[in-house]
Amino acid sequence: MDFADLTDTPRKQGMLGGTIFFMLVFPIYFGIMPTLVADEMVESGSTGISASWSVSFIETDIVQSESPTLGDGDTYDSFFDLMSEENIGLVIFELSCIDNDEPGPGFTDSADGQSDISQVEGLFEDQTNQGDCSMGGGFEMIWYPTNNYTGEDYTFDGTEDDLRGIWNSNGNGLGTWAATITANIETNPVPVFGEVLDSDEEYQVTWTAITYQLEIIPTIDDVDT
Ligand SMILES: [Ca+2]
Ligand SMILES: [Ca+2]
Repeated sequence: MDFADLTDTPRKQGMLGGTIFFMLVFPIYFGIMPTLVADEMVESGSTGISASWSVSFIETDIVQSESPTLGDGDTYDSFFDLMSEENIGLVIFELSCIDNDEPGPGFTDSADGQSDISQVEGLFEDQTNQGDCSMGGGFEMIWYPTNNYTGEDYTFDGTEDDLRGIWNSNGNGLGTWAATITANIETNPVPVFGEVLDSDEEYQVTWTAITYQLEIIPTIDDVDT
């Protein structure tokens, strides 16, 4: 096949012209594209380009508190309806109490806690915990709708898609969180002056959801010069 065979009809001439056109244009196209994309990334934050990013979190807390007073063996069910447009970093159940009904040490009240995550979106495990009502007592139960969330600023190297994939709770944690506490009241079995000194305790129950918006800024200080 010589050149004449390739060009002996208008159709073949057209095909050859198209082939030559792409042979010329593609190297130019791919030669220019990286430059165009790099410019666009700096201007608008493109999604597929690997870069270095300054990552921070703008947090908003959603808090619910209750203060039930319970006698020995009483239980209290607490419900926390969590709805948010934001990503959810953490959900914390905290119980605190300070038993000062008897003078001096001993006979300190306490509480047991048991969660119920059956009405929450996502794969979470129920937890139990317990704590006494001494100074600094009480207990917490913590869940992570966003894996490993701490809220700490850091620097990320990679694509924006990867970065946004890491910091996304994907609807996990929405729904109704629930926990039941059971009061354990301790007091001196020998009445003092005919009185039982302690028959109940006021428990402080607090739910906190830490929600966040991701704030990312491309940094260009490592661009080759
Ligand atoms: Ca007590
Ligand atoms: Ca008490």
